[in-house]
Amino acid sequence: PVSNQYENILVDQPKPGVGKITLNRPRALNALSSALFQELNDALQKLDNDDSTGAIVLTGSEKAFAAGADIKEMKDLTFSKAYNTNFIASWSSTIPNIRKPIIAAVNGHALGGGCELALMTDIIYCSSSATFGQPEIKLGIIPGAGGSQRLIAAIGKSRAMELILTGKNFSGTEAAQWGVAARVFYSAEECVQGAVNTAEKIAGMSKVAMRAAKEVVNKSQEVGLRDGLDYERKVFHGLFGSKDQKIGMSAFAEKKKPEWSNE
Ligand code: CO8
Repeated sequence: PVSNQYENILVDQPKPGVGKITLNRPRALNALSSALFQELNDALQKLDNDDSTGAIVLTGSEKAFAAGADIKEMKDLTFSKAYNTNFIASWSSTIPNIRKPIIAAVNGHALGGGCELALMTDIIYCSSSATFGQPEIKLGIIPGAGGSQRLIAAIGKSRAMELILTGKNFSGTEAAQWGVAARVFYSAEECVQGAVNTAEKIAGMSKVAMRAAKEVVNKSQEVGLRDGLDYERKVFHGLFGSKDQKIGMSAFAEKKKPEWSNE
């Protein structure tokens, strides 16, 4: 397990196989600062490399998942500084390379970069009172970490265009209806618990099959259908070279619970 050595996040293991990261900057509603993102990316990479972790839950507080990038940190940023330092590129390049599933449990505000952070994860759970949105236009900017790309894939162009051009929020209930969130819960506590339970279930699968499943699903977001189907079939064929395919299918035939080798 990963130790808790951070100032802006908390890391714990609520159940065997489940790594949980809680964004913890309560005074700024978990606004995403450079320091917070460095810690988040470091913890994610450590959990990704930790053999005792099978899946990761990412959450915030009941009040805020994250109220966006830190506006006070960005206020005086200039174009040349943003361009020369490739501002936020390093924030958003780590998560897509994490190979273990990440489930976001979203309660409270998930605005701007907070909404984009949730969209970078693999599965979103939320409470009905969560507020999602891309309010950047109200600050004179636009979404900068996938809000104009990943949100379209989730809810379609017309709805996304309306949200991005007006900056209006959408609720957790709407997020579930529109397919942004996989499940909606009544309370924040149930939402986090639901995410932990799903992470525990995923952590009980073969890690080889789990990694392959995440990889092929994500490929579908990047390539056309024909290439995606070819890729899926190649990875599917490859799994017949794994020990866990033999273990899983023999266990089924013998009516036993599989004991995965993760090989
Ligand atoms: N940045 C910095 N501080 C913030 C932020 C933020 N995004 N959001 C809230 N805070 C601070 C407030 O300034 C306040 O601090 P203080 O007590 O020192 O005044 C404290 O948190 C509490 O906030 P409020 O008093 O405003 O709380 P309310 O409950 O009244 O309102 C809201 C909550 C509606 C969430 C409100 O705080 C708000 O509108 N926040 C800003 C939301 C926003 O515009 N977010 C988008 C930011 S731009 C962005 O994210 C660009 C994306 C870049 C990519 C990121 C990579 C993943």
